[in-house]
Amino acid sequence: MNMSNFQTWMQSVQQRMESALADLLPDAALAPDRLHAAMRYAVLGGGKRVRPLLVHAAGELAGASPQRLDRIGCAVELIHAYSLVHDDLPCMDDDVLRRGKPTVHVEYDEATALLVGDALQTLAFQVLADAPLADSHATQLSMVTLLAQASGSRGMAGGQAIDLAAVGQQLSRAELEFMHIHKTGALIRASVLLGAQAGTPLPTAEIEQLDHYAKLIGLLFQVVDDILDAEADTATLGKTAGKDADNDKPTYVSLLGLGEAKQLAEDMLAEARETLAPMGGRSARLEALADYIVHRAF
Ligand code: GRG
Repeated sequence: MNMSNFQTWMQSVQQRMESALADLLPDAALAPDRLHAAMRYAVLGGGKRVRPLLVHAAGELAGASPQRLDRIGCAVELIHAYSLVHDDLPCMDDDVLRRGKPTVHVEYDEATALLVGDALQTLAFQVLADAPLADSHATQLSMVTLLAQASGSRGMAGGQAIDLAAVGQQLSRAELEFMHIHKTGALIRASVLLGAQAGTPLPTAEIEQLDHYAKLIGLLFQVVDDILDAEADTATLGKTAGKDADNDKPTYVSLLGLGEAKQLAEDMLAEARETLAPMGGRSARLEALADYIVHRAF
Protein backbone atom coordinates (compact mmCIF):
# COMPACT_ATOMS: atom_id res chain seq x y z
CA MET A 1 0.00 0.00 0.00
CA ASN A 2 1.16 3.54 -0.76
CA MET A 3 2.79 4.64 2.50
CA SER A 4 1.74 8.28 2.28
CA ASN A 5 -1.89 7.12 1.92
CA PHE A 6 -1.37 4.93 4.96
CA GLN A 7 0.11 7.81 6.96
CA THR A 8 -2.83 10.05 6.04
CA TRP A 9 -5.32 7.33 6.99
CA MET A 10 -3.52 6.64 10.26
CA GLN A 11 -3.50 10.31 11.25
CA SER A 12 -7.16 10.70 10.39
CA VAL A 13 -8.13 7.67 12.52
CA GLN A 14 -5.94 8.94 15.38
CA GLN A 15 -7.69 12.33 15.20
CA ARG A 16 -11.15 10.73 15.03
CA MET A 17 -10.26 8.65 18.09
CA GLU A 18 -9.02 11.65 20.05
CA SER A 19 -12.28 13.51 19.52
CA ALA A 20 -14.47 10.41 20.05
CA LEU A 21 -12.69 9.68 23.34
CA ALA A 22 -12.91 13.34 24.40
CA ASP A 23 -16.68 13.24 23.75
CA LEU A 24 -17.23 9.93 25.58
CA LEU A 25 -15.24 10.71 28.71
CA PRO A 26 -17.14 12.60 31.41
CA ASP A 27 -16.45 16.34 31.47
CA ALA A 28 -13.76 17.33 33.96
CA ALA A 29 -16.17 19.87 35.48
CA LEU A 30 -18.67 17.12 36.33
CA ALA A 31 -18.62 15.75 39.90
CA PRO A 32 -16.53 13.95 41.03
CA ASP A 33 -14.35 16.39 39.12
CA ARG A 34 -10.95 15.17 40.30
CA LEU A 35 -11.69 11.60 39.17
CA HIS A 36 -13.04 12.79 35.83
CA ALA A 37 -10.03 15.06 35.27
CA ALA A 38 -7.72 12.13 36.05
CA MET A 39 -9.62 9.85 33.63
CA ARG A 40 -9.18 12.40 30.86
CA TYR A 41 -5.52 12.85 31.79
CA ALA A 42 -4.97 9.08 31.46
CA VAL A 43 -6.65 8.70 28.07
CA LEU A 44 -6.32 11.91 26.07
CA GLY A 45 -3.37 13.50 24.31
CA GLY A 46 -1.07 10.54 23.94
CA GLY A 47 -0.62 6.98 22.76
CA LYS A 48 -0.28 5.56 19.30
CA ARG A 49 -3.89 4.25 19.28
CA VAL A 50 -2.66 0.99 17.72
CA ARG A 51 -5.68 -0.99 18.94
CA PRO A 52 -8.29 1.44 17.51
CA LEU A 53 -6.29 1.51 14.26
CA LEU A 54 -6.65 -2.28 14.11
CA VAL A 55 -10.38 -1.99 14.85
CA HIS A 56 -10.77 0.45 11.96
CA ALA A 57 -8.62 -1.52 9.50
CA ALA A 58 -10.43 -4.82 10.20
CA GLY A 59 -13.82 -3.12 10.31
CA GLU A 60 -13.33 -1.39 6.96
CA LEU A 61 -12.51 -4.77 5.46
CA ALA A 62 -15.93 -5.97 6.63
CA GLY A 63 -17.68 -2.79 5.44
CA ALA A 64 -18.51 -1.49 8.96
CA SER A 65 -19.41 2.19 9.37
CA PRO A 66 -16.71 4.55 10.73
CA GLN A 67 -19.09 5.62 13.52
CA ARG A 68 -19.40 2.06 14.81
CA LEU A 69 -15.65 1.58 14.54
CA ASP A 70 -14.99 4.78 16.49
CA ARG A 71 -17.06 3.46 19.40
CA ILE A 72 -15.47 0.03 19.33
CA GLY A 73 -12.05 1.67 19.08
CA CYS A 74 -12.91 3.76 22.15
CA ALA A 75 -13.98 0.69 24.13
CA VAL A 76 -10.71 -1.09 23.40
CA GLU A 77 -8.58 2.01 24.04
CA LEU A 78 -10.33 2.61 27.38
CA ILE A 79 -9.43 -0.93 28.49
CA HIS A 80 -5.86 -0.38 27.30
CA ALA A 81 -5.59 2.98 29.12
CA TYR A 82 -6.93 1.42 32.33
CA SER A 83 -4.31 -1.34 32.09
CA LEU A 84 -1.50 1.19 31.71
CA VAL A 85 -2.69 3.21 34.73
CA HIS A 86 -2.83 0.10 36.92
CA ASP A 87 0.41 -1.33 35.50
CA ASP A 88 2.26 1.86 36.50
CA LEU A 89 1.12 1.69 40.15
CA PRO A 90 3.76 1.09 42.84
CA CYS A 91 2.27 -2.35 43.59
CA MET A 92 2.88 -3.39 39.97
CA ASP A 93 5.54 -1.92 37.67
CA ASP A 94 6.02 1.22 39.79
CA ASP A 95 6.71 3.73 37.05
CA VAL A 96 6.65 7.52 37.01
CA LEU A 97 6.51 8.23 33.26
CA ARG A 98 3.92 7.22 30.67
CA ARG A 99 3.21 8.72 27.26
CA GLY A 100 5.78 11.38 28.05
CA LYS A 101 3.89 12.58 31.16
CA PRO A 102 3.96 11.76 34.88
CA THR A 103 1.91 8.61 35.54
CA VAL A 104 -1.59 9.05 36.98
CA HIS A 105 -0.66 8.11 40.57
CA VAL A 106 2.22 10.62 40.46
CA GLU A 107 0.14 13.44 38.97
CA TYR A 108 -2.85 12.65 41.23
CA ASP A 109 -2.52 9.93 43.89
CA GLU A 110 -2.67 6.14 44.16
CA ALA A 111 -6.30 5.86 45.19
CA THR A 112 -7.33 8.09 42.29
CA ALA A 113 -5.24 5.99 39.86
CA LEU A 114 -6.95 2.83 41.09
CA LEU A 115 -10.38 4.39 40.61
CA VAL A 116 -9.42 5.79 37.19
CA GLY A 117 -8.64 2.24 36.06
CA ASP A 118 -11.89 0.89 37.53
CA ALA A 119 -13.97 3.63 35.93
CA LEU A 120 -12.28 3.38 32.52
CA GLN A 121 -12.86 -0.35 32.47
CA THR A 122 -16.57 -0.07 33.20
CA LEU A 123 -16.94 2.84 30.77
CA ALA A 124 -15.47 0.59 28.05
CA PHE A 125 -18.31 -1.92 28.48
CA GLN A 126 -20.91 0.84 28.65
CA VAL A 127 -19.62 2.20 25.33
CA LEU A 128 -19.76 -1.25 23.76
CA ALA A 129 -23.28 -1.96 25.00
CA ASP A 130 -25.33 1.23 24.79
CA ALA A 131 -25.56 1.86 21.02
CA PRO A 132 -26.04 -0.47 18.03
CA LEU A 133 -22.60 -1.66 16.91
CA ALA A 134 -23.42 -4.78 14.90
CA ASP A 135 -26.11 -5.99 12.52
CA SER A 136 -27.73 -8.16 15.21
CA HIS A 137 -28.11 -8.05 19.01
CA ALA A 138 -26.63 -11.55 19.19
CA THR A 139 -23.45 -10.40 17.45
CA GLN A 140 -23.18 -7.34 19.66
CA LEU A 141 -23.63 -9.48 22.77
CA SER A 142 -20.83 -11.76 21.56
CA MET A 143 -18.65 -8.66 21.12
CA VAL A 144 -19.20 -7.73 24.78
CA THR A 145 -18.25 -11.28 25.77
CA LEU A 146 -15.16 -11.17 23.56
CA LEU A 147 -13.87 -7.96 25.14
CA ALA A 148 -14.57 -9.29 28.64
CA GLN A 149 -12.67 -12.52 27.92
CA ALA A 150 -9.76 -10.66 26.35
CA SER A 151 -9.47 -8.34 29.36
CA GLY A 152 -10.05 -10.78 32.21
CA SER A 153 -8.17 -13.51 34.03
CA ARG A 154 -7.97 -15.67 30.88
CA GLY A 155 -6.70 -12.67 28.93
CA MET A 156 -4.86 -9.45 29.79
CA ALA A 157 -5.30 -9.46 33.60
CA GLY A 158 -4.20 -13.10 33.72
CA GLY A 159 -1.17 -12.27 31.58
CA GLN A 160 -0.28 -9.49 33.98
CA ALA A 161 -0.50 -11.96 36.90
CA ILE A 162 1.90 -14.29 35.10
CA ASP A 163 4.20 -11.34 34.36
CA LEU A 164 4.32 -10.32 38.03
CA ALA A 165 5.09 -13.87 39.07
CA ALA A 166 7.87 -14.15 36.46
CA VAL A 167 10.12 -11.37 37.77
CA GLY A 168 13.53 -12.83 38.48
CA GLN A 169 12.53 -16.19 36.97
CA GLN A 170 14.03 -17.95 34.00
CA LEU A 171 11.19 -18.61 31.50
CA SER A 172 11.32 -20.92 28.52
CA ARG A 173 10.34 -19.50 25.15
CA ALA A 174 6.98 -21.30 25.38
CA GLU A 175 6.31 -19.79 28.83
CA LEU A 176 7.27 -16.31 27.64
CA GLU A 177 4.97 -16.72 24.67
CA PHE A 178 2.11 -17.88 26.89
CA MET A 179 2.52 -14.80 29.10
CA HIS A 180 2.53 -12.35 26.20
CA ILE A 181 -0.30 -13.99 24.28
CA HIS A 182 -2.40 -13.12 27.32
CA LYS A 183 -0.94 -9.85 28.60
CA THR A 184 -0.50 -8.02 25.30
CA GLY A 185 -1.88 -10.33 22.62
CA ALA A 186 -5.42 -10.86 23.87
CA LEU A 187 -6.53 -7.22 23.56
CA ILE A 188 -4.80 -6.78 20.21
CA ARG A 189 -6.49 -9.92 18.87
CA ALA A 190 -9.85 -8.71 20.23
CA SER A 191 -9.37 -5.35 18.46
CA VAL A 192 -9.15 -7.06 15.05
CA LEU A 193 -12.05 -9.43 15.70
CA LEU A 194 -14.34 -6.76 17.17
CA GLY A 195 -13.76 -4.50 14.16
CA ALA A 196 -14.57 -7.34 11.79
CA GLN A 197 -17.77 -8.24 13.67
CA ALA A 198 -19.13 -4.73 13.27
CA GLY A 199 -19.58 -5.19 9.52
CA THR A 200 -21.21 -7.63 7.14
CA PRO A 201 -20.45 -11.21 8.22
CA LEU A 202 -17.22 -12.38 6.56
CA PRO A 203 -16.68 -15.87 5.14
CA THR A 204 -15.34 -18.34 7.74
CA ALA A 205 -12.04 -18.67 5.88
CA GLU A 206 -11.47 -14.92 6.13
CA ILE A 207 -12.35 -14.82 9.82
CA GLU A 208 -9.79 -17.57 10.36
CA GLN A 209 -7.17 -15.64 8.39
CA LEU A 210 -7.91 -12.49 10.40
CA ASP A 211 -7.70 -14.42 13.65
CA HIS A 212 -4.34 -15.92 12.72
CA TYR A 213 -3.05 -12.48 11.68
CA ALA A 214 -4.36 -10.98 14.95
CA LYS A 215 -2.64 -13.61 17.09
CA LEU A 216 0.62 -13.10 15.22
CA ILE A 217 0.69 -9.35 15.56
CA GLY A 218 -0.32 -9.53 19.23
CA LEU A 219 2.86 -11.44 19.93
CA LEU A 220 4.86 -9.45 17.40
CA PHE A 221 3.89 -6.24 19.19
CA GLN A 222 5.49 -7.59 22.36
CA VAL A 223 8.67 -8.84 20.65
CA VAL A 224 9.16 -5.30 19.30
CA ASP A 225 8.24 -3.77 22.69
CA ASP A 226 11.06 -5.84 24.24
CA ILE A 227 13.51 -4.72 21.53
CA LEU A 228 12.54 -1.06 22.00
CA ASP A 229 12.86 -1.33 25.79
CA ALA A 230 16.43 -2.55 25.28
CA GLU A 231 17.43 -0.17 22.46
CA ALA A 232 15.47 3.08 22.55
CA ASP A 233 15.87 5.96 25.01
CA THR A 234 13.35 7.25 27.54
CA ALA A 235 12.68 10.49 25.63
CA THR A 236 11.72 8.58 22.47
CA LEU A 237 9.63 5.97 24.28
CA GLY A 238 7.82 8.43 26.55
CA LYS A 239 8.21 5.80 29.28
CA THR A 240 11.23 4.63 31.25
CA ALA A 241 13.59 2.71 28.94
CA GLY A 242 15.63 -0.32 30.05
CA LYS A 243 13.13 -1.30 32.75
CA ASP A 244 12.94 -4.95 31.76
CA ALA A 245 16.65 -5.53 32.38
CA ASP A 246 16.61 -3.33 35.52
CA ASN A 247 13.71 -5.38 36.92
CA ASP A 248 15.28 -8.68 35.85
CA LYS A 249 12.26 -9.45 33.67
CA PRO A 250 12.38 -12.27 31.14
CA THR A 251 11.98 -10.85 27.61
CA TYR A 252 12.57 -11.93 24.02
CA VAL A 253 15.82 -9.95 24.13
CA SER A 254 17.04 -11.63 27.33
CA LEU A 255 16.03 -15.05 25.97
CA LEU A 256 17.18 -14.78 22.34
CA GLY A 257 19.56 -11.81 22.24
CA LEU A 258 18.90 -8.64 20.26
CA GLY A 259 19.85 -10.00 16.81
CA GLU A 260 17.67 -13.09 17.03
CA ALA A 261 14.75 -11.14 18.51
CA LYS A 262 14.89 -8.77 15.52
CA GLN A 263 14.99 -11.70 13.12
CA LEU A 264 12.00 -13.24 14.89
CA ALA A 265 10.08 -9.97 14.42
CA GLU A 266 10.85 -9.94 10.67
CA ASP A 267 9.90 -13.62 10.34
CA MET A 268 6.58 -13.03 12.12
CA LEU A 269 5.91 -9.99 9.92
CA ALA A 270 6.46 -12.14 6.83
CA GLU A 271 4.02 -14.73 8.20
CA ALA A 272 1.44 -12.02 8.93
CA ARG A 273 1.76 -10.81 5.32
CA GLU A 274 1.33 -14.35 3.97
CA THR A 275 -1.73 -14.85 6.16
CA LEU A 276 -3.39 -11.75 4.70
CA ALA A 277 -2.37 -12.48 1.10
CA PRO A 278 -5.60 -14.34 0.10
CA MET A 279 -7.62 -11.19 0.92
CA GLY A 280 -5.59 -9.14 -1.57
CA GLY A 281 -5.90 -5.36 -1.53
CA ARG A 282 -8.77 -5.43 0.99
CA SER A 283 -6.29 -6.20 3.74
CA ALA A 284 -3.69 -3.59 2.68
CA ARG A 285 -4.20 -1.48 5.81
CA LEU A 286 -3.84 -4.46 8.11
CA GLU A 287 -0.61 -5.31 6.32
CA ALA A 288 0.66 -1.74 6.62
CA LEU A 289 -0.23 -1.79 10.35
CA ALA A 290 1.80 -4.97 10.87
CA ASP A 291 4.71 -3.24 9.18
CA TYR A 292 4.19 -0.16 11.38
CA ILE A 293 4.14 -2.32 14.52
CA VAL A 294 7.52 -3.85 13.61
CA HIS A 295 9.25 -0.70 12.41
CA ARG A 296 7.84 1.83 14.90
CA ALA A 297 10.20 4.05 16.88
CA PHE A 298 8.24 3.92 20.19
C1 GRG B 1 -2.91 -4.03 35.04
C2 GRG B 1 -4.68 -5.70 34.35
C3 GRG B 1 -3.44 -5.00 34.06
C4 GRG B 1 -2.79 -5.25 32.89
C5 GRG B 1 -1.60 -4.59 32.46
C6 GRG B 1 -0.94 -3.87 29.10
C7 GRG B 1 -0.37 -4.22 30.41
C8 GRG B 1 -1.08 -5.24 31.22
C9 GRG B 1 0.71 -3.61 30.92
C10 GRG B 1 1.43 -2.53 30.23
C11 GRG B 1 2.89 -2.70 30.36
C12 GRG B 1 3.54 -3.17 29.15
C13 GRG B 1 4.87 -2.60 28.85
C14 GRG B 1 2.94 -4.05 28.36
C15 GRG B 1 3.52 -4.59 27.16
C16 GRG B 1 3.24 -3.89 25.86
C17 GRG B 1 2.32 -2.81 25.90
C18 GRG B 1 0.91 -3.15 26.07
C19 GRG B 1 2.80 -1.58 25.77
C20 GRG B 1 2.02 -0.36 25.78
O1 GRG B 1 1.18 -0.28 24.67
P1 GRG B 1 1.37 0.79 23.52
O2 GRG B 1 2.79 0.78 23.03
O3 GRG B 1 1.12 2.14 24.33
O4 GRG B 1 0.31 0.59 22.50
P2 GRG B 1 0.52 3.55 23.85
O5 GRG B 1 0.97 4.51 24.90
O6 GRG B 1 1.05 3.86 22.48
O7 GRG B 1 -0.98 3.37 23.85
